[in-house]
Amino acid sequence: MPGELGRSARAVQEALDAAGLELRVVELPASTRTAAEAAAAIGCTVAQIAKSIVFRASGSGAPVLVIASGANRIDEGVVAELVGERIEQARPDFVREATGFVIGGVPPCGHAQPIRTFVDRDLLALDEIWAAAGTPHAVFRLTPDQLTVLTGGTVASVGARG
Ligand code: 5CA
Repeated sequence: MPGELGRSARAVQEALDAAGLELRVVELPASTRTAAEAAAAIGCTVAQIAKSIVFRASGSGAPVLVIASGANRIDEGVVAELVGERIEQARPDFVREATGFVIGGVPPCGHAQPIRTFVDRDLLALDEIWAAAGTPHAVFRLTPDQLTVLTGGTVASVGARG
């Protein structure tokens, strides 16, 4: 049996269970706070890390979640166009309020409120990917198709490699 998960990781596991997906949150001793650290801890490529970046729509103040390949820089202009208003990178307290999780652990699902979500098209070319699971030590493995189902997100070309 795997060890007991902490509260935040458990909340993500419960969201995965509620979605009817057989996905398992794992807590690792090494940090998974950044895409590079997560890839090193897991033993996968940085491109396989599905990083969760929260933005704030400038006019409405609504949160926007972009789940992108860890190898990609996000083109904020593309995201703004999709959202229909200007966006800015969210501050850490905004991220925590909007999602219920701290930066470095923001998962693609199980948020404090529904969040408009976009999924980087580059992730769809991969067989398996890894996402954060609530804390900077927790992750889970999934397929790109499972990611789109889980998030209800819109697939878009939001990434610029490099
Ligand atoms: N656990 C890994 C993936 S498994 C993870 O969460 N990586 S991440 O890239 O999705 O999360 C870190 C992201 O949070 C960074 O890419 C960055 O966009 C954002 N971030 C980091 N520090 C700050 C900050 N001070 N303010 C706003 N956003 C930040």
